Amino acid sequence: MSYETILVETRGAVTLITLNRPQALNALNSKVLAELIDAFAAYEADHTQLCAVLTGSGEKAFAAGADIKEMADKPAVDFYLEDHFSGWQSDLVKRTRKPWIAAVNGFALGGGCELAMMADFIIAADSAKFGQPEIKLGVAPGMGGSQRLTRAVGKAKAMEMCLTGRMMDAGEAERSSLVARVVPLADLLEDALKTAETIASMPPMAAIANKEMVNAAYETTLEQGLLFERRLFQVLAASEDKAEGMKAFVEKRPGVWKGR
Ligand code: CO8
Repeated sequence: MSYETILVETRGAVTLITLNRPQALNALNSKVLAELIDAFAAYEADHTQLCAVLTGSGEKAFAAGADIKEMADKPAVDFYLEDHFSGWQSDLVKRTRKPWIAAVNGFALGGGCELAMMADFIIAADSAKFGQPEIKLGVAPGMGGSQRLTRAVGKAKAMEMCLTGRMMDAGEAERSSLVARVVPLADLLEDALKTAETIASMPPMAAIANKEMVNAAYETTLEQGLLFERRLFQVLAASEDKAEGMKAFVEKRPGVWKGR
């Protein structure tokens, strides 16, 4: 399937999705959302694909936010009636059970920062800049920034960033646990794809379960989370890949996975 605003390619078991509106710093308009939803659904449905990477085209931006030009004249009631921005959460986050990484190659502002934070983790270029500058436009984050940024970096930094609109550079983002790792811009894509390949080489069902467990830590009490973890561990213990993984270890050879 070909798209207007994104590029999608597969490299072995890894899907690479690139936001491709460099002239608008990859701003997220409705077309981008519709195409991303479609691309992520295709990734989720394709059993040959086991990890995805999302990045931005050009060296300047991952995404500079929701498309301000598209939103500028939009009637307020339409934001409510269309439940504007809900697709990001319902389709990209909830319906994508398989892992995906955001490779942030420059500005990740507003909706761009929020989109990156929807990934399972972020690898950032040393040139990356993160921010929630919506207050300068008379609004506020609308795709999860006030919630995910606060959970990632804590109240003080999240509040300061939302109230002043200031950007966080890559070094501060790493120190603040917003990103998993910072690499030189020239190495970003290769590093993210290599990391994705490593994940794609793992038993696929275990990858989904590991993702679900870590995400549960954001939604539950410790007691409920520990129970959820134990139950999923017990489900994995019944899988063919568990039998194969442990046998392969004993026989000192790589495992061959069935994904069940
Ligand atoms: N939307 C649309 N176009 C954009 C956006 C954007 N978010 N960001 C940049 N562009 C466009 C510019 O208009 C410009 O286009 P043109 O050449 O046609 O004038 C082109 O991209 C290049 O941008 P600049 O010339 O501005 O590049 P600079 O290097 O000078 O500046 C910045 C780079 C600092 C990133 C600057 O572009 C900027 O500040 N962008 C906007 C960042 C921002 O405010 N993002 C938040 C948007 S709002 C949001 O994401 C969530 C809204 C939730 C609303 C909820 C409502 C209910």
